[in-house]
Amino acid sequence: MTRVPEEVPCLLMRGGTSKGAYFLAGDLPAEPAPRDELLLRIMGSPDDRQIDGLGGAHPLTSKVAVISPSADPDADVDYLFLQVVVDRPEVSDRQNCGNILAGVGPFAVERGLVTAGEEETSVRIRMANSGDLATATFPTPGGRVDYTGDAEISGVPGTAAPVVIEFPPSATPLLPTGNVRDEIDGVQVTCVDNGMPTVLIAATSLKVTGYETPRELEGDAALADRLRTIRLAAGRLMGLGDVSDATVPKLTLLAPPRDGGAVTTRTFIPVRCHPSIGVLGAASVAAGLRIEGGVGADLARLDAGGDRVRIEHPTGFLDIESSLGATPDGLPSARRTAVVRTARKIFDGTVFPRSAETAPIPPQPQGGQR
Ligand code: NQM
Repeated sequence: MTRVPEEVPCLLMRGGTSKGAYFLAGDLPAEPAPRDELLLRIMGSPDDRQIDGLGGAHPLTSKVAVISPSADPDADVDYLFLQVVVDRPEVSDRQNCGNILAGVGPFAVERGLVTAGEEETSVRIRMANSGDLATATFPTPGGRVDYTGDAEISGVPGTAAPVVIEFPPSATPLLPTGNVRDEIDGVQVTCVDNGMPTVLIAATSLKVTGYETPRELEGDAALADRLRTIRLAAGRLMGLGDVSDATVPKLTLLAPPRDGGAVTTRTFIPVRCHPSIGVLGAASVAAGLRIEGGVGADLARLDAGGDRVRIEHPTGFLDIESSLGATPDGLPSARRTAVVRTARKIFDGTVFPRSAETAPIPPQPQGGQR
């Protein structure tokens, strides 16, 4: 029988615009069921306020990274991302997270999985959720992670050391439905996956401008209904099956840029509207804008020749480098994606999970797990 620990070493980190609990895989049960049950008790789910755990009562602050040495010769560490649902007893491995990814390299150095260089360190990461690879490079003067620096990212106050993340082409087809456009519920969409399955929709086709605040959009019940219908159908078309309990695909509403960027976005993850945008979500949007005939191509203003795409979002912008190639049968494919994020170690210590006896967790619904 798996032994479930009563206290667990944990590093709490901000990764990009998200926050999560980072663990060594060896400190958690290896089996998904007892591991997830333990993580629910650690994060304080299910509870709207996650008052009895580490979670921050929002999908972006209810995240977990599980990290281990990698058996893949192309990677130093394996990173499994787990989304702990705030108000339901669910832990999902069906999505990846590029923001939490920003903390994985520093964590690997902090925990001695990777030896730091004298100036900077590059960590090759296998993202276990998708099988995709990423390389994160960050400053390690004198062989220690330095979290301070002058990189600024929208959605995080102040500045910090840059974590440069580079992604080789994703293993998943860029157009998972095989089409540049699909029509769902009378709405034209482009389904794209450059690391995050994302449905691109012109905001005006859902009778909003795309410049509303996340709060205004979250308060629009008719919009929520339309988005749910589109998402369930898009999930099937994208080969993801029944996505009613999954956090993918994400939905991104697009509108012409207003602040010198390429496009304005409002992203549903999938129910809450993101205060900014996810990293892999942005990678998927950036690639999607370059697809001729896609719903983003008409709205976007892309710099001729340059790889950099500035994605506007509710709290600023995210710059991402994205270039496309073509598959042997002529379909567009992602060539290279790169982004700058920051991360910070907030707390290193021992987490004490809520007791299983005094606060039992109801069984997880079927279908929430892959
Ligand atoms: O798309 C939010 C986030 C994310 C995921 C989400 C992310 C990504 O902002 O890579 O970073 O879409 O659930 O952390």
